[in-house]
Amino acid sequence: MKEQIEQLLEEIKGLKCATDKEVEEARIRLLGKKGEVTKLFEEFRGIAPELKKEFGQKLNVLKKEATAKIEELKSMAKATGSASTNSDDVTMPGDPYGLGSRHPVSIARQQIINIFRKFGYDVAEGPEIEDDYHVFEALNFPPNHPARDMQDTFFVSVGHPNPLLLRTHTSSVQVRTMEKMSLPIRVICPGRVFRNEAISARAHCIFHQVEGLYIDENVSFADLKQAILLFAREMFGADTQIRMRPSYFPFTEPSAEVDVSCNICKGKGCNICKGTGWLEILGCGMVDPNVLEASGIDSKKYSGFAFGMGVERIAMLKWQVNDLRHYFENDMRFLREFSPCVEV
Ligand code: 2NL
Repeated sequence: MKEQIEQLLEEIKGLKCATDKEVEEARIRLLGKKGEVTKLFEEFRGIAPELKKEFGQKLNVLKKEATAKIEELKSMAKATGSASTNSDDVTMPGDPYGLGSRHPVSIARQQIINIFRKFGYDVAEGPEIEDDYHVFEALNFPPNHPARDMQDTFFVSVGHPNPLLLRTHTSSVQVRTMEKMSLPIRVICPGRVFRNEAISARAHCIFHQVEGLYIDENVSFADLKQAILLFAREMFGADTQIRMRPSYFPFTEPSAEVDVSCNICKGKGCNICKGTGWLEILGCGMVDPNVLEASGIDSKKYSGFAFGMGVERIAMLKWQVNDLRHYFENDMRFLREFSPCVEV
C-alpha cells in the first residue's frame, strides 16, 4: 500500500491535461467512486490497527494533493482555454498582428511640411502650454479680444498678469522664432492647438495647424500670393486655381482668406463646394508692423507674410471627408482607407 500511495503521489505531481474533458477524466480516475484514491481508502478499512495511524495520515495527504491538483488544472483550463501545463509548443505559429499605418492627419501634415521644406522653409516646434504674451500680447491682440475669454481659450492658470494657457494657434512658436533667430526668417510651425469649442462635424477642441512665416527686406503681398499658389498646386494638383478674399486677423494687415478651386467638380459647382466651385483652405496676410516691433524687428527695414491652416481641414478637402470627427474616433474601417494595413 505504501508503494501504491507513493506512486500515485508522483503521478499526481506530474499530471497534465490539455482540455476540460481531460481534467474531468483525471478527477474520475483518481477521486471518483471507483477511483484509485477512493479504492485505497476502502483497502485502508481492512488493514492492521497498528498501521492505521501511519497510513491514515499518508492517505489524507494523497487525497489533499489529488484534490488540489484537479482544482489547479480546472482553473487553468478556465483562464487559458487549455489546461495543459505544458502549452509552450515552440513549433506553433506565433500570434499574428496587423502592421500599423500612418493616420491621415499625420499624412496630410507631413505632405504640407514636405512642400514648404522644398520651398526652403525651416520647421520649428514649441510648447503646447504657453503664456498669454506669446499667444496674444505679442500678436497684437487687444486686451479685451474675445479669444482671450475663458469661452474660447483653455486657461491653465488665471489671475496672473501673464497667465498660462493651452495655445490656440502655433503663431506663438513663430513669435519665439522671431525673438531668437537672425533675419531673414523662413519657417513653418506644425503642431497641436486647443480651443474651447463644442465638438461638431466642422470643429474640434483639439486640432492641428501648420503656420508659416517669411520675413526679409522687401517681402510683398505678391510674394505671399505666389507662395500660396505654389503650395495649393503641390497639395491639390497642378491645375488648381486660388482666389483671395479680404479678411481680418489681429496679427496681419492686410489679411486674406484663400480658397482653392474645387478639386471634385473643377470649379463647376457640386455638393462638396456647395455649388460655389471654391473651398476655403487657409488664412494669411502681411505681418502687422506692431507684431514685428514687439519681437524687436525693425518694421521700417523688414516686412513679412504669414499664413495659417488647419491640417484636418486640408485633409478633409483632399480626401473628401465630410465629418471632422472621423479623424478623432480611430475607427479602423476609416483609418484603413488611407494606407494599406497588412492583415493576417
Ligand atoms: C487661420 C489663419 C493665420 C497667421 C495665421 C501669423 C503669425 C505671426 C504673425 C502674423 Cl508670428 N501672422 N499667423 C497669419 C494669418 C492667418 O491663420 O485661419 N488659421 C487656421
